[in-house]
Amino acid sequence: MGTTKKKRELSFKEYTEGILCGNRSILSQAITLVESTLPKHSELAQKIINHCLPHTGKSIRIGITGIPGVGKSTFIETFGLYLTGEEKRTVAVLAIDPTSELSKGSILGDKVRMEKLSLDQNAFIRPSPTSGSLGGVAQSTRETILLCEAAGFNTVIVETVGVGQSEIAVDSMVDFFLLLLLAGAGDEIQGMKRGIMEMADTVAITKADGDNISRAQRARKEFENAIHLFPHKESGWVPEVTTCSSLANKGIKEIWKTVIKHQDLIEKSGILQHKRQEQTKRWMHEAILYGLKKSFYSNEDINKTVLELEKKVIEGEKSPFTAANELLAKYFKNIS
Ligand SMILES: Nc1nc2c(ncn2[C@@H]2O[C@H](COP(=O)(O)OP(=O)(O)OP(=O)(O)O)[C@@H](O)[C@H]2O)c(=O)[nH]1
Ligand SMILES: [Mg+2]
Repeated sequence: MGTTKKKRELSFKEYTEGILCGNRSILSQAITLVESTLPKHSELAQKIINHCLPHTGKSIRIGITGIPGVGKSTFIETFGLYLTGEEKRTVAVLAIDPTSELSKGSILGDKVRMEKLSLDQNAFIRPSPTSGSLGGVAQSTRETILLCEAAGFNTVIVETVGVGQSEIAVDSMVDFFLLLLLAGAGDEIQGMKRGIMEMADTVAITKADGDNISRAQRARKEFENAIHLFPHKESGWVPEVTTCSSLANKGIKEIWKTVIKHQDLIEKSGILQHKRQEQTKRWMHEAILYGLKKSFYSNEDINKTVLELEKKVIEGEKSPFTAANELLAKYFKNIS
């Protein structure tokens, strides 16, 4: 980072023109701006996004999740190459990985596994920002989706590790949610996955190749039975359960066909439009909460008092609610 030549700062016009004509280097720089925490950058980023807004919303947005090692990166490589190849689509791959500071950004950090896709002229791979809270990372990913759409990508894939809250964040920004599962993963994991399974529009059992084929097929039947017990989706869509192998390139095309079938259904019924409107509203409210939180915790005076009150709360001198109310009162007084 620090060793590379510092890039000249671009103007608003250079950014917007660059993005709208699909210049990837400028798109990359704009995303960096979106991810920046400097107020100067955020301000320019917002101006750029607003300018791009009329050119957004035309892609199919797909979320992909699954536990570490399930094969997300390998799947995206094969799926992405199929899309840019046979389907003649353009694909942007983004990631939400709020833990990346700890995991050293395993998610999409390993471009090795997407070696071919990362060289593909019709694909654009953007790793997750290397640090930040889920709220911050989710917000910048949403904005990045918009920029990629404005740059002409008609398929956006958002990847996340299925271990926490980030799947919910991804679900709130995509049209179609794909859950990757391993055959034979323990009950514990499956239990934990229940919430995620309810969000899934398709569940794919990965690595269905070699010795694993029959196990994968058995798992498919089990999940198929399980998924029918879940509440029905508003669209009437019944989640599909399938098997695939990214290494043997099996079941990949079928998953794309399912995505298209689902998109058709929700587009024609008006659900897609409604879903996106709801998502946009939610983004606004989340941005408000995020902004408030950031403002609160970056207030120096509050920070000092937080430490004092934390102690009192721990020692049982004050109830957590009283302490919280005192802090809020102080905060609102400070900013008024
Ligand atoms: N046999 C087989 N192995 C696969 C397949 N897809 C992925 N793998 C292997 O599974 C391992 C994990 O694959 P990744 O694609 O890195 O998994 P991931 O979900 O991205 O993992 P994280 O980034 O750590 O969350 C690698 O060794 C892959 O080669 C497949 O279709 N068949
Ligand atoms: Mg990976």
